Amino acid sequence: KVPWFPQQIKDLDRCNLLITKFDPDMDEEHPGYSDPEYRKRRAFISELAFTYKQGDPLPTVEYTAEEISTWREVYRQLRSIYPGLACRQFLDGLQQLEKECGYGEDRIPQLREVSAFLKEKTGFQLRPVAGLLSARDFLYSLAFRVFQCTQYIRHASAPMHSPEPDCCHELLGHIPMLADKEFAQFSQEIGLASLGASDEDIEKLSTLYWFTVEFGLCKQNGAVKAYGAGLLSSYGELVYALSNEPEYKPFNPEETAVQPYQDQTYQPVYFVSESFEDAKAKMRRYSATIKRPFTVRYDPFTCSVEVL
Ligand code: H2B
Ligand code: FE
Repeated sequence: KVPWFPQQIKDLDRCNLLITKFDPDMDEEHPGYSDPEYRKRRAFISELAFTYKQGDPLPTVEYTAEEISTWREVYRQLRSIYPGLACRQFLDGLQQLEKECGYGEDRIPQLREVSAFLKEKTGFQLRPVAGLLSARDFLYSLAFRVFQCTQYIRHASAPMHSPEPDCCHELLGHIPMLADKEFAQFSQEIGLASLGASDEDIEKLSTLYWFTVEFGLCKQNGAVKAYGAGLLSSYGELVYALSNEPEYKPFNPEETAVQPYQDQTYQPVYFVSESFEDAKAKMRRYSATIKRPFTVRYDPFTCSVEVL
């Protein structure tokens, strides 16, 4: 039996299954676990995402001075090391965001302005989400060029690390890459491959997503650079990934899809692509091997999926 999947963009209102293992109400290790103020703030921001319906204007959050100061610290540290370590597409995207979208260390960009920016660059749009989403629902959204985006920020006591995605991870790690046409298409294709896929195939696609979109490296002008958002939003892991400590393997979907990974600390192994073109071509070949009793085609005019 084929699992349910969205066929129209408004069906994404049903793609909202949260994984609570890292959230500050559930995880005793979370730096905000014993901070009632932080948890209250999180509950308030979560509510904005819970009540959001596709097509609503994106909610605005008035960030506090403490939140902005956390952002500033993260931004400053990461910004200083990007030029030598991030891939060209990321640096281009970030520069445009700084010029056209108010990115900088003094304020946390609003989802509404970032979504409008992306829509013009690659057709991607944002939707607010209250935390870590199930892999299936997260990947389903990508099929429609919708990126589910958290709006809260990590706890002030741990600016350099967050166990769960937060706005630093999304706005600094993911958004600059999603402003690149080639990368946007790569992301949507993973999403389209996930529609109606079996649990085993979702697990594989999610592992592929992990080692590319989150922790991917690629070659550029003979050097290895980072394009994964998990790296580009973590000072420590970005430096580590591009040192000579971790193991590198060439990106190869069949092998990458079954590589065990862990979400507690740095990755022991990273996969290196020759280029985005190459990663996309390989990914496409891999997706064609996923067995589904139908094919899907995205219609950009109606933002819907045709099932053939
Ligand atoms: N949820 C949210 N909110 N942000 C992510 O970056 C994310 C997610 N990544 N759920 C997904 C899971 C990814 O790790 C893969 C698809 O499992
Ligand atoms: Fe992410």
